[in-house]
Amino acid sequence: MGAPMTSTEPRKIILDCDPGHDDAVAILLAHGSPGIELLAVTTVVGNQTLAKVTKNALATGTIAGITGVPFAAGCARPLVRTIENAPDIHGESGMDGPALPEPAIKLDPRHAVDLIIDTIMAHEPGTVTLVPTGGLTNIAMAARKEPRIVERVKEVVLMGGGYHVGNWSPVAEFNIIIDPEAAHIVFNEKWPVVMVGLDLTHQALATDEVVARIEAIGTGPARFVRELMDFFADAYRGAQGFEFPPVHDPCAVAYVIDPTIVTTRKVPVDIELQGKLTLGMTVADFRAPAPEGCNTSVAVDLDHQRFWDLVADALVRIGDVGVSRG
Ligand code: PIR
Ligand code: CA
Repeated sequence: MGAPMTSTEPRKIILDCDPGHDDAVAILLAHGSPGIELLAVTTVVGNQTLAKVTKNALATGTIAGITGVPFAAGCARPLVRTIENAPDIHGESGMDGPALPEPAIKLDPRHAVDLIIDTIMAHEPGTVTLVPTGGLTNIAMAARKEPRIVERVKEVVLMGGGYHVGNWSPVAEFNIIIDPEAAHIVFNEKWPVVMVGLDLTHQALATDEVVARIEAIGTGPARFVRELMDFFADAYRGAQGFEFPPVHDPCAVAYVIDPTIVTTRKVPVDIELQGKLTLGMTVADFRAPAPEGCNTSVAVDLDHQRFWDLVADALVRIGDVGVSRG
């Protein structure tokens, strides 16, 4: 007999993102965590144009020292609507603040939608988790192009939405409202969906204490995160009146690493596509026990300490990659 199993298998994920300051932290957390096996990084238009967020993803992967993981670019516009980017929060580059290195990673020639499908179909059913941290265009397209992925995926753990709060309108969150039709597809397919929304991510504040702790790690990637947080903090103070910035996207990765860090509730959620004031709202029904077959749950409470422990631990493990950022 072999050695007894002391830890569970790492969870296989595809990270579909639009870096984005907090998307970059999500990439670092996924790469540096022993609980995660990063199968692919895919990009989608959102915080900035597809070209910009893809460049940012490759630069972040380079800073993190990621090798052997395919990176692919996906959809350059939403399914139905014209894109609205978020330069007020993320700047003209989509990731303003830190200097970025020349990418050492070459973009995979496949379209992200095909890479997502290929990756899911190449693995055992029930083993791949999708972690979207941008608009849901690529994920919706993949579900339509290859419907068999829906029952093969273990779950979709997405950053987006909010049951009590919006950030792009009074009731809608950015990742959902930029492509509400795509969100509608994703929430209404039969796969399990965990909505890590603003209710949860507004608890993931990068306080002075958190930033000092990251700074003290003293490595290149940790300095990169510190610089990202500095820009993000200023943007959030100005545009949204926050004392400290909420670091949304790594919360979805943290849930996959250790679901006990995030309390969830199983409730039906649907996406508003008609409302004049409520377009893109994630309407969650908290009234009764969830009906049989309910596939959606929402994140409610974050263990702030253990969340930032995971991020710090990932940065310590990544260590000093020694990439020069000029
Ligand atoms: C953050 C984002 C967009 C707009 C604002 N105001 C703040 C991005 C983040 O990358 C995150 O994925 C999500 N969209 C939060 O709404
Ligand atoms: Ca994002």
